[in-house]
Amino acid sequence: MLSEQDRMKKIVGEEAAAFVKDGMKVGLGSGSTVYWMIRKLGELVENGLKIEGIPSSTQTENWAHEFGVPLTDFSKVNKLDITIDGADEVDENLHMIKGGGAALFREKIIAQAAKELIIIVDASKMVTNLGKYPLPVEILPFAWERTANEISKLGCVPKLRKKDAEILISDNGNYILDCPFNVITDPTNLNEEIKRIVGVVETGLFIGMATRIIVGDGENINIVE
Ligand code: ABF
Repeated sequence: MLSEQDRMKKIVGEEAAAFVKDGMKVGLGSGSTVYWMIRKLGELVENGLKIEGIPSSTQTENWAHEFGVPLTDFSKVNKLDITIDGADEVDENLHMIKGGGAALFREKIIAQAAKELIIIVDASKMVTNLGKYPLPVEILPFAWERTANEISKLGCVPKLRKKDAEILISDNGNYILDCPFNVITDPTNLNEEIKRIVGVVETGLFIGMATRIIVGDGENINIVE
């Protein structure tokens, strides 16, 4: 039995799969909403849909194998037709915080490579201002304490992400800092300031990248463009 939130994730995930057409190269995001989208794509592939995906995490790669979604990589493909991914927060300008699942770096690559970026969320992720969700920032392990200290000067106390009491290592061999800014009034500027710090690999701020948000809200699905 799915919780109400999981039911919404399933509905928007499956809805997004309908945007994937024959012959498309598809960026496959990460997270529990994307799980439902990949499952649905697996069904469509079984019924004859011809696509190839590029996964944004090892978890997603495993799901693609499990559900029979063919994969490719950037040695064979330069541009993606569509990327479908989740998010942690989406504001009214469609700027986003992503990276709760630690896959933000590869997610940003497949987002930038795509002609269209569809984001699938339940209504609880839609916000007026970004920042309540601590901003994930991927950083190099070398000198991570210094990098964290530099980020703290921008107005937060970064926390090194751990998993089972061990430092979490991203798919790229890096660390993740969770940065609670509380309210981010100028996400574009904050993104630039964080990226200027040597040691930062990528931020979880996705500015002006989303083209369409599919929002599950109770019985309704809203599409924000
Ligand atoms: C990814 O999945 C992330 O960038 C984000 O952290 C997360 C959203 O997760 P979920 O769909 O599980 O709520 O796309």
